[in-house]
Amino acid sequence: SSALGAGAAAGPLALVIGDVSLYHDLNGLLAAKMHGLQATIVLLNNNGGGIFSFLPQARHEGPFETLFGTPTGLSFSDAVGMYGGRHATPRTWDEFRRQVAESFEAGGLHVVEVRTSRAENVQMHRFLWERVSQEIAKFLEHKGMV
Ligand SMILES: Cc1ncc(C[n+]2csc(CCOP(=O)(O)OP(=O)(O)O)c2C)c(N)n1
Repeated sequence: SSALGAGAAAGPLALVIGDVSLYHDLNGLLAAKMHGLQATIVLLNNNGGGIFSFLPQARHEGPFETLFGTPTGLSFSDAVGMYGGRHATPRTWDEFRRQVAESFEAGGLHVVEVRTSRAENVQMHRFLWERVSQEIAKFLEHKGMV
């Protein structure tokens, strides 16, 4: 809803949002329908709250999924259609770029849904953090700072 307000005042709008957050304020899309607002929403759908996978309790898989992961398995395409929006699910980055570009040309409400994995996301972040730490350590050593 906040993004739609900002977009109405100073669009064009591109909003990147997670599935839990979009679901939380789904009815805010009524404003887009009733006022014919332009909104390109990139939905990162990892079927739950991915941010919580970075917390220590993520090790306790069963209760973690119930209390923090909260996978809903919702299909957003019907919901987007209910508000008069167009829903797209790109399979490649080329498709993604084309669908986003076309959504701006067409105007109105568009949701471009990208499916991701919470488990892969946390692994990828840990891998990158480790690599960045190694590179910084090498740099500091090279400069004689450690
Ligand atoms: C109004 C509100 N309710 C609950 C929270 C707690 N909260 C923080 S992140 C999060 C889950 C976000 O999930 P999602 O939008 O799918 O993004 P992801 O973490 O997967 O990137 C929740 C429920 C919050 N910040 N604000």
